[in-house]
Amino acid sequence: MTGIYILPSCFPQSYRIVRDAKTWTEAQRYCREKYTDLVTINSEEDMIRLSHLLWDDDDEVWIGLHSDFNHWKWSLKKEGFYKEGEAEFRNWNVNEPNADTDKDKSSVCVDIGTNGQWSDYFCRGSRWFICYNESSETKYIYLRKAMNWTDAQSYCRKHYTDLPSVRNITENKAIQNIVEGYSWIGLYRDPWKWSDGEVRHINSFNNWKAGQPEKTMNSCVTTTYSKWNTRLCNDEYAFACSVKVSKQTVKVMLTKSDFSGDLEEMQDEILEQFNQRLKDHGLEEFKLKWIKQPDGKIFHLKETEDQDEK
Ligand SMILES: [Ca+2]
Repeated sequence: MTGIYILPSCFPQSYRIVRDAKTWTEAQRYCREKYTDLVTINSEEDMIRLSHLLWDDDDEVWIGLHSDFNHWKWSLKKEGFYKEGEAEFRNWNVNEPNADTDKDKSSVCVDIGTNGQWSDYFCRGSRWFICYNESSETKYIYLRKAMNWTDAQSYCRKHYTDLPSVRNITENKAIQNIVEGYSWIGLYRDPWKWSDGEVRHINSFNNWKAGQPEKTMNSCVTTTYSKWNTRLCNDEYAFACSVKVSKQTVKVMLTKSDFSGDLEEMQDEILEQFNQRLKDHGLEEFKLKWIKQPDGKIFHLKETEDQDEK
C-alpha cells in the first residue's frame, strides 16, 4: 500500500518576533542566522498578520525596509560588462547630485548635458534620451522623444539593448557628442529596499504613518500601531523575522502488518501517528496532509512483483 503526504504543508510566510532590542544590522544578521531574513511586507494581509503577533499596540519592531539612497545603479546589469572601477565612473556637474529625496521620497535618475556633465533629476521628469545598442556598429542612438526615465528604459530595452552605461571618459565623450540637451542615461537610485533584496517600487504596497518617511539617509524602518516609521539604523528595537516555509511531498509505503482494516477509513489515525513520530523527533512547526490521487483515493495497492523496488 502506498500513500502520499505533504511534509510540512504549505501555509503562508510566517513571522517571528524577537524581543531583544538590536540595531537594524544586528537584527538582520540574527534573522538570517536563525530564520530567513527580516520581514518583507508586500500586502495588507502581510501587515495584518504581523500586527497580530505584536503583543501591545505600541510595540515597535524593525521590518526589512531600509534606505538604499547611497547606492547608484546602472540599468544595464550584465556579467563582465564592467571592468574594475567602470561601474563607478561618474562625471557629475558641480553641486550634483542634489535631488532631495527626503522631500520627494521617489527614485532619482541621471541625465547628461551638452557639456558632458551629469545631473540627477526625479525619474518621473521628461527628457530626451540615448539608447545603447550592443549589436550594431552605432552604439548610441539619440531619441528625440520626451519620456520619463522608466518609459525610456522600457523603450531602449524593447528596441535596442538598454539605456546607456557610461564606463569611462571615452564613452562619455561619444555620448556627449550626440546629445542636444539634458538626456537620460542609465544611472539611477531607489530610496528604499527590502532586506531580502527586493526593491520597493514607488507604487508598491506601503503603510507609512502620516508625515513619513521623514528622512531617507541612514534610515531603517519600524512598524508600530500597524504604521511604518523611519528610525536611525543604529537605534535599537525588537524585530520581526520571516521564516521560509518549505513544502515536501513524501511517498510512504505501508505493509499490511503495520495497519489492519480499511486504510482510507484510517487515514486520520495514520496521519496522527506520523505527527507523533515527527514531534518525538523534536519537530515543532509542521503540518501533514494526505494527497488524493486522480481517482480520489489516497492509498494504492502495490503489485507483488514491485515488492523489491524501493
Ligand atoms: Ca540635480
